[in-house]
Amino acid sequence: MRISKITRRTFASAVLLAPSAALLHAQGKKKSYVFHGKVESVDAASKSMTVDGAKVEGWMDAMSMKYDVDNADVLKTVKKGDTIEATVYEGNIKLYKVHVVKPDSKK
Ligand SMILES: [Cu+2]
Repeated sequence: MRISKITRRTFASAVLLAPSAALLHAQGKKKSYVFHGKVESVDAASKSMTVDGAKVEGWMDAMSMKYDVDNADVLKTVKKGDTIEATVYEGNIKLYKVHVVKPDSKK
């Protein structure tokens, strides 16, 4: 099959652009889940906290473990005993958009 010059050029630039586009959209394409748990300890120095988390089907069983957070600022407000909610992504053991939820506000 004959490929014209213009087609080859278009193809080449599409290939070059693909990696950066993939990076930009990687997080958006990944499956996300809602994570619930109770904070057992906060470690500001390592930007992480230990949470007794509920099972998230397809992501993590119910267990207590240490998680990194996307934004260390949240560690200034979250404290031991708080019930939190966070967004988590497939294949990524990190808590995003952590926020405290009051037991009576959980529906
Ligand atoms: Cu775990």
